[in-house]
Amino acid sequence: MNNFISHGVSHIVLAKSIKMFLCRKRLLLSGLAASAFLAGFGPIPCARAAAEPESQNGRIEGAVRYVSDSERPWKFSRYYVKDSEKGFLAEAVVALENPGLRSEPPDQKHNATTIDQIDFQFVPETVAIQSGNSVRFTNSDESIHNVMTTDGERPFNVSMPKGGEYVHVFKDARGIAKPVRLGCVYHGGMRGWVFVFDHPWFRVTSRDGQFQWENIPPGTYRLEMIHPAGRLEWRSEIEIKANETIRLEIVVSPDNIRASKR
Ligand SMILES: [Cu+2]
Repeated sequence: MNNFISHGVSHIVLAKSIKMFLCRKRLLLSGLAASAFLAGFGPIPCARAAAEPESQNGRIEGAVRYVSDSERPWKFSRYYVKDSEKGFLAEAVVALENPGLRSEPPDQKHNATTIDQIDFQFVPETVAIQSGNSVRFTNSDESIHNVMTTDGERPFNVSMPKGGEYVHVFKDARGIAKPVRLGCVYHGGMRGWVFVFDHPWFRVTSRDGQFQWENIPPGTYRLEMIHPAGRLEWRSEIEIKANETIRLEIVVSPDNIRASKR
């Protein structure tokens, strides 16, 4: 697989000095009884920062791009690459993998993922959640649908009449390598994927191909990208250092197309 990564383009030390400047400004202003002025800026946690050690974690600002090759056309390009010049790739799943990331409790704030059935498609086709969280399936079509999977220890097969709803809790974290594949028994062309992680370091790119993570513990990780609908795969090692931002582009091409289905 021909992978190339442009991380290391810029490592940015977080602007501690700006934070310190804001703290000093706040102290000065409160001395002038001007705290009401600062209210509009939101909280600046100076006192807490002084009492607790600052976070030593890093961040990633990333993008996924597809570089086309006219000799080897990728038939899914028109669905997932909105701007062919820039090539930003939508609906790509990116995730960090490292044994130290496991056993994070599910984030209940993000427990509101819905997959609708519209025009004989799952919308969105690809979602990613933390284990223990649920997906709400709905049907906005006039036609009857179904939502089923044979994957994993908890397969399901549910009829979805017009206006129907089914909520399923995904308990088994299978990571980026083994998404739960969805289908509809009535319409063989309908397909979808639910990626289930036991940590919060995953994203599905939107149409601009961008993703980012904050607060990543320093360490060496495997960074993986999978585009299940388009059968693209990419992986690399990445090192996260304290207080640094890594900006990277994951660049894929027809070399990254996987021969078999996910
Ligand atoms: Cu259907």
